[in-house]
Amino acid sequence: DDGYRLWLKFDLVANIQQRNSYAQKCQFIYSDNQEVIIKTAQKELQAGLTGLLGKKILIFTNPAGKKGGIILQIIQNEQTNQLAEDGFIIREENQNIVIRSRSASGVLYGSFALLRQIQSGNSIAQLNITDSPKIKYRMLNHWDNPLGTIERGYAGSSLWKWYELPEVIDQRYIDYARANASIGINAVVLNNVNASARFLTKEYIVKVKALADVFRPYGIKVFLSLNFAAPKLLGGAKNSDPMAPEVRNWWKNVTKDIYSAIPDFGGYLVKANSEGEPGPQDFGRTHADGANMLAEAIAPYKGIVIWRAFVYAADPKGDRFKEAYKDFKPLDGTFASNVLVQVKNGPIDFQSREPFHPLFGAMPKTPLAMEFQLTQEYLGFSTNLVYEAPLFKECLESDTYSNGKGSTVAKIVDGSVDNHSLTAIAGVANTGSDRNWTGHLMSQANWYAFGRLAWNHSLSSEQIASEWIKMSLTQEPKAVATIQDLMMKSREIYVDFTTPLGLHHVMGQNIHFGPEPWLEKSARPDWTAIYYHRADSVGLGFDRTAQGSNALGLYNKEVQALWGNPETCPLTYLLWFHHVSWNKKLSSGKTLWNEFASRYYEGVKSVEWMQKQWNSVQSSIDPQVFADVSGRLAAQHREALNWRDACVLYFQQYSKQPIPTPYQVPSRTLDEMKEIVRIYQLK
Ligand code: BDP
Repeated sequence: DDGYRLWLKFDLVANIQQRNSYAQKCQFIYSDNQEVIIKTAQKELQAGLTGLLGKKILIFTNPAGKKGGIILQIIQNEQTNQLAEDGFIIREENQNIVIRSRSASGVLYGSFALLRQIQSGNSIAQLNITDSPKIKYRMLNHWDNPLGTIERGYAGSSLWKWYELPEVIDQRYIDYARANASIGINAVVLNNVNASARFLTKEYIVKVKALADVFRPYGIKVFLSLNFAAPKLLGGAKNSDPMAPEVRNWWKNVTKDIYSAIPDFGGYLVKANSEGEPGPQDFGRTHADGANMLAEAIAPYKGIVIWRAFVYAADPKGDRFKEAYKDFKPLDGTFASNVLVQVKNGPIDFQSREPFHPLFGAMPKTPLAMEFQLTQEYLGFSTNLVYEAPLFKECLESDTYSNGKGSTVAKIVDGSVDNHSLTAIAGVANTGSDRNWTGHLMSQANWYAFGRLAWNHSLSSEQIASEWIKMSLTQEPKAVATIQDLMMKSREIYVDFTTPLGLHHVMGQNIHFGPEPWLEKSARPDWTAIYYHRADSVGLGFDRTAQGSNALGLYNKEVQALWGNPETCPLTYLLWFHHVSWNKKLSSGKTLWNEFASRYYEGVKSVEWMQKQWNSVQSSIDPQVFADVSGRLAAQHREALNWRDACVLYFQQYSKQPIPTPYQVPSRTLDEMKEIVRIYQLK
């Protein structure tokens, strides 16, 4: 198994009795509707069931009173009106399984849900499932560049072969769409947020159209990231001032070109005035001025604008944590109704653990989209096994208290706290041209989990892991439990051997891989490590209380109470908010130094535990998959040792205390570690 088929394997159900009982209920597929998405649903059901049941399942055009089949039905009635647009009902009626929705895409999602039941070996007797997505736009953001590279991509090059498009349609485009549809993803931004203007040219619009045509039958809309300076770069305008009539017209014309090729085009994603990208502030305008100009151009076509809040002006005396809030909070209520502001889960940048972004709950008049990162930029690329669902859930379940207790980030994002119907959740994709799509086979679970959570954020990480394992790896109960346990612990293990206790941003400066806590100088102070860890002879951590940067003051008082007191602040967030003295006794009973150093050692030991657990399931796993994951776990172990040795030796210079017992002093010196990391980062 080379991993290409993802969780859509549809191998024969091994248990004959079970297979027969499925087969009895899935004898045929019927729908009286011939919409293209319904045809997709029929095709997927047919292919999936044929594989699972080992016999061809026919599609009937007239079931004439037949029983024991699957009926796909689009209908507007009292029952389906209770569903969200893409929601569905699956139930047994008159000895048939009916998949019912008021939209074709709902029927498609229902069909995949039925397949999932069978793929995971669940019973389909007396089915009665009602399911609706909580979020309208469930999207992947590809950071793919026109020349085929991927910003922070670790699974090969881009899936999109721009030079072959539109003439050549790679089978991968179709399989990619199938995978997304199977987990409810319905929107795709094709290109990097550090955007090339070329995607707005006539030459590229036909290429984008070709992909949109492939994705449409799977209910997926295409979006583009924009380069805000495009009017100047492509249109010969004097500048790209969003208030200039010629610039506004230019955007209207381009938008018209796009929609005449792609009538259901989704909209624009914009990174502006961030990390050197152009934007409205270049002309003394605000983010809202820029977003609203695009919103006006796209509104006639019902498109949307997603404007990113990932901005952080360099303020030598400030705290990067506060920058986006400073820019965006005052703009609440000034964005057009078809604009969403997209906020990363945390205030810095996709670290292995961050407190939730303080903008969540702070902009009640603006729909906020969540941006998670699936690609493991700060999570060990594709050599580290990190199951991200617990990270996503931790953020989604955080309480902002913006409208009293229970105003969780999830409920801000799904619009229920502030009554927004325009809602979105985005994941920066982890896919690439590697045969298994994601480099580390286990990272497929992150793509899967993202889709499932974007659909329903109240699903548990455990359940999602178990679904994925059963469809992707094995159904042997003991192996499922072992792998699920390993996945559930993997993120915390990664945190322990890299950035325990709320330490953050101490990774290699350009590649964001491996440790570089000694990094003192960079193009900007907030790109160094010392800016964040603030180690000195007294202690460690960034004081963000009122005595420090007071970033904590951006949160509601209940959240401040949770994190503001170093005595009671959960250890997971401690160094995010406090400068703690090395000798301080923590709630664990150990001093900061002892706890901190122990985490690195225990983290490495836990990687060894992961290797042992993985070895124990060998007989239940395909040999090729087993070997590949084993190899990557061994690499992870090597890297964990690098993190441990580099960090304990570096911070020991400040704590001036011995490595706690029973742990061994590293066999390598700090200088040796620096050299290893330097070589890692050489061009
Ligand atoms: C950071 C990445 C950078 C991205 C940026 C962004 O290091 O490559 O361009 O985020 O999200 O995580 O815009």
